[in-house]
Amino acid sequence: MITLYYMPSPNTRKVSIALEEMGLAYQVRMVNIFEREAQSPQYLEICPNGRVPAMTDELTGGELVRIFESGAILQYLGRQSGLFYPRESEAKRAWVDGWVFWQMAGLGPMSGQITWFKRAAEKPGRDPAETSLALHRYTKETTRLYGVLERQLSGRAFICDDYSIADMACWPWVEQYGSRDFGDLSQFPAIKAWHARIAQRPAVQRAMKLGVDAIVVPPGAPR
Ligand SMILES: N[C@@H](CCC(=O)N[C@@H](CS)C(=O)NCC(=O)O)C(=O)O
Repeated sequence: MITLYYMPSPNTRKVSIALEEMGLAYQVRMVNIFEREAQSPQYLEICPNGRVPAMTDELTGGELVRIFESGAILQYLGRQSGLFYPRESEAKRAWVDGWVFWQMAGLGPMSGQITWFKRAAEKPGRDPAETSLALHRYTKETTRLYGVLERQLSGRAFICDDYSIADMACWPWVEQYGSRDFGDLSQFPAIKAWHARIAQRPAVQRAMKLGVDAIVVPPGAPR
């Protein structure tokens, strides 16, 4: 049985989308990061990094698989299900891996930093000089990364040959932060079309509803 440790956020939604797309049975444990539940000793046994998502999978025979880091979870689910993670060709799988790591190391962290520094800049009494260099840096880098994704998606429906865990890794970030950082995405038409295409998938729509009312987000909390 798979247990997903979750609260709604771009990183966790990668996993709920994958679970829904793959049709795997799972149960959800809500982890309220605003109440420091991700820092409890029990949770740190599963996710030493103290962040969501994490996942456990109790295998037949009793072995407990613990997985943290959303990209590693996507790869695990892809391996287990044999879906959305090509196994017939090492070349295809390596290409998907590249995009998953690109999201994990680039798109997610860079666009997350824009939001953090924008909120910091809005705090009363903050001197804009304290945040402007960081905002400049992360906005420039995120814009570059969106350019990379735009180039890749031009003339194709999905990031790799077929819909894959690479799309599942990137889509929730564009969904949550794309419009905050780039308005209606009209400067990135291929990303905009890809975003709309994936938004229509029933599994994605189910995943996006998961847990939306479960946790009260404190005002001004960066997510
Ligand atoms: N690299 C990690 C990042 C996980 C992460 O930062 N999760 C956020 C939610 S999207 C979180 O747990 N934030 C809680 C906090 O900052 O205390 C992954 O992809 O799993």
